Amino acid sequence: MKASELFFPTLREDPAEAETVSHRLLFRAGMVRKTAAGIYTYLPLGFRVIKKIMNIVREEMDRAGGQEVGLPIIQPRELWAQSGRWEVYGDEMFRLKDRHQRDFCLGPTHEEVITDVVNHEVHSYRDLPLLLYQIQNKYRDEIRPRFGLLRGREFIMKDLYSFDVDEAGLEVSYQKMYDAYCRVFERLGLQYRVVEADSGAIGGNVSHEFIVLAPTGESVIVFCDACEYAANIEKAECIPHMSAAENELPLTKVSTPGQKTIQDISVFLNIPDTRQVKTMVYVADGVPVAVLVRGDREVNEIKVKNYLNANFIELAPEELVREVMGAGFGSLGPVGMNMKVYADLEVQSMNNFVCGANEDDYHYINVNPGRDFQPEAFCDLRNAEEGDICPACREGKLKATRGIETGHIFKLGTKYSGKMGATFLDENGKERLMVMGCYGIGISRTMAAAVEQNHDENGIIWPLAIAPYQIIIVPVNSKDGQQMEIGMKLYHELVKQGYEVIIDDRDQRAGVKFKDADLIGVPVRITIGPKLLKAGQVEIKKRWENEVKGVPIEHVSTEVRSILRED
Ligand code: 9G3
Repeated sequence: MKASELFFPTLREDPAEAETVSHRLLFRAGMVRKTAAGIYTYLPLGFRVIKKIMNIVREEMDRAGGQEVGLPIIQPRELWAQSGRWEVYGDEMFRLKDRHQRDFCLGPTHEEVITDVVNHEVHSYRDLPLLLYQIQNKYRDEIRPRFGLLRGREFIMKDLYSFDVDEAGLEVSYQKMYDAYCRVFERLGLQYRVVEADSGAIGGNVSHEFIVLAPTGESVIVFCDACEYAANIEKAECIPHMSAAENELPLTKVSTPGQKTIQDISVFLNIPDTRQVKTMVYVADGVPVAVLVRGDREVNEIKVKNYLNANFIELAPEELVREVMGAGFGSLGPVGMNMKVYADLEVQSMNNFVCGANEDDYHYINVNPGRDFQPEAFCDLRNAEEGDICPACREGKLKATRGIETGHIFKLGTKYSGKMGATFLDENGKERLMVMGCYGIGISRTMAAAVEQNHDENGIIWPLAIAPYQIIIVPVNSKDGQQMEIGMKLYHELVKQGYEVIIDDRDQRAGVKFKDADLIGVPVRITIGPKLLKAGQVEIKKRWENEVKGVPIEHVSTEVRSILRED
């Protein structure tokens, strides 16, 4: 490809709204453009990367026994009524009507559609297992689309669905996908971790996320420094720190004018945050509940939602809390609480702790569970933290880091087959529900994640397997006949050897050409300049290294082969 013919409008300025490096660099590199909030256009260089990611995913799904299908984006309400999910997803679902006022949605996922197809076409245990997948746009009207391709409203996903005769069969399909996903992220050349994850509303309680490690990632994961345990913090189990037992002291109300935060009270009453109890009020499916954790801990909303088996949970607004409790944030506590109280396991062993008195400017000291209040339950409701004991090996310590969720696999069981009546006749002619799994990879998100993980101050450093082109030839002066002749000779030679090559024949200053080459992140740059040419050499530079190397023209192919060999 000649750069003069390639449509890649690079920018020298960052797009104003870009908050993440991938957002900035994919725009500046002329790879992506915004069409509307959360809706993007892939320009030629960007779409080459997307197609390379798709192909690697496709090959590994096929290798694992997947069969590719093409499912409709527009889905009829009836199917979502069957699964009972039409009402569950509010504004996040793009809804539309056809000319006959019939209800449809733009597919945010395809469990309903694929289960309906299989339900009507598969009748016998002989037709199972089945692994069906597609690579298709998905639509989710995110409340705050941001970070470019990392959280869009229209995005590309590979979604695979497995259908088995029983749980044992699902185990096999799930492991096949787990291994295929590892091969995908290995081949993409990305640093990633597989973590236990929360299944959310999708159903089933076993799922794993594939997290591309990046300090800018929205996901927080913890992993053990001694064993293989790793989990998304939403899911990570906590071993409670049991406080030493003490004799119970008399419950006492103390005046704490204007003292609201755990920190305030630490100073005002000279008591550590570990001897205080924090009370957070949530609204779960419309019902206010109070959650207690040790003062230095964070409540894990996902654990509260799962424990209450709620569809939706959010922090209660202060005015609601005032209405119910007559006191505001920072003055709340379990003693005399007018709503159900759920306490983290650590609170159970705490004695004589401090908490709000449910009256502004007052707190209780010497509060003891059992004597002064009785929660509905003590359970694991806090966020795991760096330094916690590993819940798996109970020896190692947990470390925490951030990343981007690019893959998520789920054991669904019979949630959808049950709701949609997807059954088959087993070898005894008995009708049984199909046992399902579903497996997603965010293709467009993975492109952005690759940039988050691989870039420098000059631009993108694409992993070899997904670089839009592998080699860029830069004649310093496109008007110099000898430089262009050598350039075109090398260009045709390398293309004939199967490499994807750009030759920058634009009438631009060398500086502009170098900046663009670094920005778009092509792995190998071959520069043809007057000085080295005198010695019959050209200059080769790897995008991920600063040093350059003079190479005799006749050795360029060998040199390039040794650099791009994907061992
Ligand atoms: C919806 C809307 C948003 C959604 C869903 C449904 C997420 C929904 C979970 C999944 C689970 C897996 C197959 C591929 C991998 C992920 N957001 N999920 O079901 F109606 Cl508006 O999509 N599905």
